[in-house]
Amino acid sequence: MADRAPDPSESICPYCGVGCGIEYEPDTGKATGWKGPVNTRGEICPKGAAAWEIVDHDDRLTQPKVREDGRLVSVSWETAFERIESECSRIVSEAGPDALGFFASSNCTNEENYVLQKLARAIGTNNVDNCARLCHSSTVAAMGDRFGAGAMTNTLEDLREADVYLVAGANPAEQHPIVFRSYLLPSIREGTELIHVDPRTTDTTDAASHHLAVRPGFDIPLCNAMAKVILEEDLVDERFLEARVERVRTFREFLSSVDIDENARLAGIDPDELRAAARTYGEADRAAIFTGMGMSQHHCGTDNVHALLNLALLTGNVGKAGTGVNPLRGQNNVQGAGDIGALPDVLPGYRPVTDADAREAIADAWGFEPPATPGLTEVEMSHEFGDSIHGAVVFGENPAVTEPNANRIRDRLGRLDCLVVLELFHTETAEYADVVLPGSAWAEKGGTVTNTDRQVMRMRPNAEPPGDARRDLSLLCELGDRLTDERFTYESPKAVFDEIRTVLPQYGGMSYAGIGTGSQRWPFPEGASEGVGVLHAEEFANGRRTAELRAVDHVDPVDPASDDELVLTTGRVLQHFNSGALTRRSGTLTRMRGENALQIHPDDADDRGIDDGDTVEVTSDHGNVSIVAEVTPAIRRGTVFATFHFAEPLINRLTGDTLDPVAKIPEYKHTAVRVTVTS
Ligand SMILES: Nc1nc2c(c(=O)[nH]1)N[C@H]1C(S)=C(S)[C@@H](COP(=O)(O)OP(=O)(O)OC[C@H]3O[C@@H](n4cnc5c(=O)[nH]c(N)nc54)[C@H](O)[C@@H]3O)O[C@H]1N2
Ligand SMILES: Nc1nc2c(c(=O)[nH]1)N[C@H]1C(S)=C(S)[C@@H](COP(=O)(O)OP(=O)(O)OC[C@H]3O[C@@H](n4cnc5c(=O)[nH]c(N)nc54)[C@H](O)[C@@H]3O)O[C@H]1N2
Ligand code: SF4
Ligand SMILES: [Mo]
Repeated sequence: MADRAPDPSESICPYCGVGCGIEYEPDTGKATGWKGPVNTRGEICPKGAAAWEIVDHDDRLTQPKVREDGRLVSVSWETAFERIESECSRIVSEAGPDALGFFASSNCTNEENYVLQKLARAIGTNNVDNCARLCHSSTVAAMGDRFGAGAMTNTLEDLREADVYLVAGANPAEQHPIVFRSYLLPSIREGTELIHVDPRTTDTTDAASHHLAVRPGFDIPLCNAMAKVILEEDLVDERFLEARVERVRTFREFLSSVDIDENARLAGIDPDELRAAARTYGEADRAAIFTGMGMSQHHCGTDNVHALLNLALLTGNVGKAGTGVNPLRGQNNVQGAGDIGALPDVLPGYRPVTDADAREAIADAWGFEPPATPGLTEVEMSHEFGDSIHGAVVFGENPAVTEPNANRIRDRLGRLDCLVVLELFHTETAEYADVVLPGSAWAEKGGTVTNTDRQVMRMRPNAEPPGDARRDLSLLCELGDRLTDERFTYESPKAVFDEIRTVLPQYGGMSYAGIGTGSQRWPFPEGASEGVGVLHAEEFANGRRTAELRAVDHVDPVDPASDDELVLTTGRVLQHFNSGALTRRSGTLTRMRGENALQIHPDDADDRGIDDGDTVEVTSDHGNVSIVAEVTPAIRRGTVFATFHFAEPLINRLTGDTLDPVAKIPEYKHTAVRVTVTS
């Protein structure tokens, strides 16, 4: 892209972590793709092509609102800010700064999130998190622990070189469409084999040569059995083990107790199919793992990823092109929201808040020291609403739809003394707000976002926010100025980025000019000429030459299904995005069959007298919903699937409170339910 003249309207898609270049054309009101660093031919998916609709939508919030006598009424900015100031200062003086909680936004820029986490810490709390907690916190925990960095080990570009893709618990054909179509599929057409581990047959499975339709929650026995096949059939990379891996003997001992047939049975897979897939992965010269929510969103999410990491280490598939372990990140800036420190336990650059040197270093830049006690994670904060947390600021998230056990979450949202919501639309969460601040959509803001393969790219405004709505960054800076003793007077997003560079060593060598209409990839320390593509090549990101193999035991689901119950797992479809706040309002995204239905296997449907199109009642220990049944062999027997994109039926009324003990990620992928026909 270096030879292109910078064009001020080039921005980045507001949806997924692929980070395609799109631009808004005010004259026509449409959005088109430009030749971005990822979508190098300007190609975009249906959501990107429909992203213009949210910019000039009739439902956009155009005025600040505050709650008076139970109703939200439009007010001036001054009145809205005064309400926030008086409520927050009352809460802090009565109950201390930890009585406030801040939800950052992985749909928003690095600069905006940086300001939000800094203002929380200036008030004196580390209660700040973003919804990376709900996607890949378990992956980040496992990979951070073993490899020293939680991000994609490789780049989309070099992953074209793989001979085998092992895609576990992800559906890139629908969730990362341009990665799938422009990177994976062309390689697959040229002979790269795809192993797909997913209880459902999806568009991704259509390109696979092996499909392991695992029982939800049983990926650990599957991975352990694959590891055993690799060992038994001499497919381990002895030279790599010798040079780069520790605890090899202990791991071999652990595998000696693994029974391949027994594990395959537990995972619900034919042992021969499992063996064949393990061979394909193990024999490849270069094999790359992609992982997603099917692995990460479990009570054992961190262990699931540990079990995957073992496969990569055993076969020497780390530190070179076309290999590695690659978590496909969620929103357009979920990677960056973590990098810049919108997390309760770490400061910008993943330095622990408990590390006195890290606090001191950042105090030099900030002029104040952040608190030393880790804050609460997102769901932990929600569970404290009305108890230890009295006030919350929710920036660009819709937890009333997306957090698990929605009945409990909604009850908790209602118990806050003061809920401030920064939004584009009047969402289900805004229903509970005491103050609603109208912010800016993607085409109305400047700043940077960091995509799934660590590329930092620039967004540029090409429209003004509607009515009295304001740019998110200016809004957050004013909040900082009003709620703290610090100064949040930044002239522009660039001024914030220049500060980020000084406190975040991974971004130290970057600049707005250097990024231009291309990208810069972290790690890019100050003084370097460019960022690093393939991580862990000579040493791991933690500076160590070696990583360890780790024995991982299967743990049964916390909520096992009894004989008359089924296991509900949840996820996504191509045309909708997360809580649906944006995509449900689209007039151009075509409705898909099954987008708002319960997938159920024909045999399970038969047992219950359910026909395709019937309305069924789904009940868990936490709640119940009515939903239309889609009878299909695309889902394995004993399992049902629904998306969580709709407020009606609200699928998260069914999911429960269990969190992974390490990463605190919710169990979204395994809930025991009863399904009965109602019509
Ligand atoms: N179209 C679209 N794209 C999106 C999003 C969206 O909402 N819509 N959201 C973005 C975000 S925030 C994220 S985090 C990513 C998520 O992207 P993905 O990780 O692809 O998302 P999911 O559909 O939640 O889950 C992936 C697959 O896991 C499978 N699965 C369920 N349970 C299990 C299990 O126990 N084991 C295994 N191995 N697989 C299982 C499901 O059947 C599903 O096909 O997508 C991003 N991109
Ligand atoms: N059952 C089940 N539940 C799940 C999951 C699952 O797989 N199954 N997945 C989980 C995952 S991985 C995730 S990431 C979460 C997602 O959960 P959320 O982040 O709550 O979902 P979104 O719909 O992305 O919410 C983004 C909100 O920000 C607003 N917004 C968008 N852009 C901007 C902007 O530029 N400025 C401002 N001010 N606001 C903006 C939108 O209007 C929208 O309301 O859902 C989680 N919930
Ligand atoms: S693949 Fe993702 S980033 Fe690209 S256009 Fe589609 S939703 Fe946007
Ligand atoms: Mo996500």
